Amino acid sequence: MPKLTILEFPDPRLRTIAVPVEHFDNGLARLIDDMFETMYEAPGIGLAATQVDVHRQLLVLDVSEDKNQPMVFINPRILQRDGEQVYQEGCLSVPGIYADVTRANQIRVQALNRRGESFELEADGLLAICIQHEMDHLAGKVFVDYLSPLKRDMVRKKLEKNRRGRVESESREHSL
Ligand code: GNR
Ligand code: NI
Repeated sequence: MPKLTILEFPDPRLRTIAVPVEHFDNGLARLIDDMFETMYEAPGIGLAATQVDVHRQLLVLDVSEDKNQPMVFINPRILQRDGEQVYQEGCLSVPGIYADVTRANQIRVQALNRRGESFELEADGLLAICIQHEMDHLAGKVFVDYLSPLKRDMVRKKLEKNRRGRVESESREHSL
């Protein structure tokens, strides 16, 4: 079982705007570890605290092939954006749905690490996509917000239908 429960669209809690992290204590360290465990187990390449119902500016990601390059971004800010790229995105909070999203091709980011130290990073490709996708979560935004209202409504209906199916099969299991 994953450590933390991931909220699913259209859960209104995904719309919460995260507040900055102020305390770099043991509680924060434990949350970061639990988020990595949940992300790797899902499996996913990134996870924002918003998705596990913690409304702090914190995200973790690992876009490496071998899943051995964990990265933590606390109170992240985008300093510079350049160009455009289109990528077919998915989201652990929108399971089974994939759609093209246009984002900046290259970004320069400033953030704090898990010890509260500031760093800057230039990112492009999938890393840049993932950082932007996770920072959207911290601002209460989900990738389906970039789709037309019609498509977004189709996504909402499909997920609600899947969820009904899941609840029905769970209640069958319990009555066996
Ligand atoms: O696991 C994930 N894969 C992914 C693929 C394309 C673009 C963005 C992502 S992020 C996603 C994990 C997630 O939902 N993070 O918020
Ligand atoms: Ni996501």
